[in-house]
Amino acid sequence: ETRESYKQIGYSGREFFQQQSPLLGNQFLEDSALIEGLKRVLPQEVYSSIQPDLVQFGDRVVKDILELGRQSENNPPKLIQYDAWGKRIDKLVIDESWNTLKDIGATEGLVSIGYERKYREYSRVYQYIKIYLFACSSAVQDCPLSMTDGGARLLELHGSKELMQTVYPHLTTRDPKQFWTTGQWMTEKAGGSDVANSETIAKEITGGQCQDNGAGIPTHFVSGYKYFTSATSSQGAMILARDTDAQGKSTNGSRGLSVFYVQLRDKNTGELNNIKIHKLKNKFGTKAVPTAELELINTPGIRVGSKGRGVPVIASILNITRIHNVIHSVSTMRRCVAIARDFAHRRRVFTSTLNENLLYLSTLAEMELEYRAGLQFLLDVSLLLGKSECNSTKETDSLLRILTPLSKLYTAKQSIWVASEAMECLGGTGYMEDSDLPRLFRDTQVTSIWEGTTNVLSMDVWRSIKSHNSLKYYKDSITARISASKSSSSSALFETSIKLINKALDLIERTSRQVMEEGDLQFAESNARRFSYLLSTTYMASLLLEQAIWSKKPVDAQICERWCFLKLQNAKEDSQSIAFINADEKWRELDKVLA
Ligand code: UCC
Ligand code: FAD
Repeated sequence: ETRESYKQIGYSGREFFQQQSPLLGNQFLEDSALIEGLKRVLPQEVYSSIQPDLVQFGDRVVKDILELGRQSENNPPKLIQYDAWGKRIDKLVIDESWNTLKDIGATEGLVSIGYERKYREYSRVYQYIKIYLFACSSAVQDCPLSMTDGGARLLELHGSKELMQTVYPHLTTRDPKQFWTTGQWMTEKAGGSDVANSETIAKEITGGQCQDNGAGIPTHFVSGYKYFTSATSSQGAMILARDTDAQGKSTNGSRGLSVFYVQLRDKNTGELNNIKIHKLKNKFGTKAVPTAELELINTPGIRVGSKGRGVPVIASILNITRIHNVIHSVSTMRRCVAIARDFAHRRRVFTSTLNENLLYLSTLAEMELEYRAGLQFLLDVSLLLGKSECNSTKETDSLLRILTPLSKLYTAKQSIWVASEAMECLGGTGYMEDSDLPRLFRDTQVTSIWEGTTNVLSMDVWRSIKSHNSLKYYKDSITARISASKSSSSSALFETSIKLINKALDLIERTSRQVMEEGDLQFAESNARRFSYLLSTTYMASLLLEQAIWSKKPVDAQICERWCFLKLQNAKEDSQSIAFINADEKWRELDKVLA
């Protein structure tokens, strides 16, 4: 009938234009920068051994895992606080897809690979690249997995023999029926960055008041209000609380805090162990992750690590979860670029498809550049973590100490920019919920807030320089890469990059001297963020240089040079690096390669 009426007015509905949607292929096989990067950092036998698993997983993350992730997003957690009879029950209703994603996390070894250590110091690279493939399809299931990874590391470093027997095996198993996740509860209303304000208290248990609750005999009753608790569906949590003596006295500040392991639910009834979930947070993103405000009321806990050493003990989680933050940020950049690049081949504007348009290609190339530099940072930090765990030296530990906050703070900001640009790359459709771009954007926006904000981490960089002399190792590693480039057969290709890296190193030297030798703390604080950006971009330049030396491909040398132009050319005390790139022929060729 409609057709008939169309005919009468001489119009055929069949001529409507249908835009092809962008498609995602195997997320490992399509990622040439990743494959090349892995080949550089891994011994050949390790790469060959893990490659088939990465190929199968790269396929899964755009099939069943992506579907499960979408289902979780569309069915966010709910909290039922009271039953029909007015009894407080605080029941979390979690979609089955979210639990299935957790099971997949176990069977795919997303935590266990790091602890089986089958590939020794290279195990972390393998584990983290699997999570990198998983992150953007998983409805941020990588959040509870990251805290579980951190929890396992904390137990390895500080856990009692008993906790190593009761809890650790659950965190590091591949058996989904045995697998537990753990949260990390630090933030209170009075302080997230500054945990010294924590009001949660811990009272020692005396005289056998408490039974073994599955993790061992509790040592303390913990009471307080935690303002942000992600992954409230987890089995356990590592909590910061203030020790009190029999008279209720405690030590102020962060030196009065200790870490306690808490089992959330009763092992027999499944009911919460003296915990009230007051509300689920109404969040901008990470919608599938149950993040709550909750209250502990004499909740049985077990102290982990020494009394009053809560911050350094829980830092062993932070230093893992911050790297997971890098994974999520880099994964977001890669996924956004993959979608935008595929779309470029399918969308016509004016006279050509977008992949033939120089301006579009240039936009895409700069996004790709951010991604590639971020990827190198991720590979480097993962490898260093593995080395530090398997064969700790002053050099690896100090370098890792400074690179962890640097890589977290910088890649978080990069990913927010890339996700925003990717939305624009898809035009109006990119702004639509079902294009996936808004979800990717929202989920990555939090990466610069949780696990330490950009400012707080910038101050942590100064802390690491002071406590670990980490700037020395930072500079040594960059100068080693510069030396290697000089003996490379294609050294001429790196001249401009090296000039710019050396200029940046000069500025880093002058800035640190003003702080460390002249004690200018005001200067340190007000410039902390700029200084951290400069340290990050300079380090990433040296990693791109290393990749280019290894690959011997002129295009990799150009990528490095373009990064240096963009990020280091204007390195001076009073401004951020805003470089104007002359879009000459060289860059145009590079645009095409990168896009
Ligand atoms: O946000 C959270 C979870 C989100 C969900 C999971 C996301 C997963 C990632 C993404 C995957 C999708 S959990 C909450 C996160 N909260 C934070 O990150 C807190 C941010 N604030 C800070 O980092 C502050 O700098 C504090 C809390 C560390 C400052 O504490 P203090 O006590 O005031 O600092 P001090 O006095 O400088 O440090 C106390 C001790 C020192 O050691 P000692 O006593 O031996 O001199 C420090 O060297 O702690 C040591 N320390 C560290 N050690 C401090 N930070 C570190 C560190 N990062 N590593 C090693
Ligand atoms: P504040 O510390 O009050 O910071 C406010 C502002 O002040 C920020 O811009 C900050 O950069 C700035 N600032 C603070 N200190 C300094 C300084 N010294 N110099 C310069 N600027 C400074 N926490 C948990 O413990 N467990 C969780 O599971 C958890 N999950 C979360 C999930 C989500 C989705 C979100 C958004 C947060 C979660 N958090 C969790 C809390 C998170 O870690 C904190 O929000 C974060 O650490 C910042 O703390 P705050 O909110 O108290 O902000």
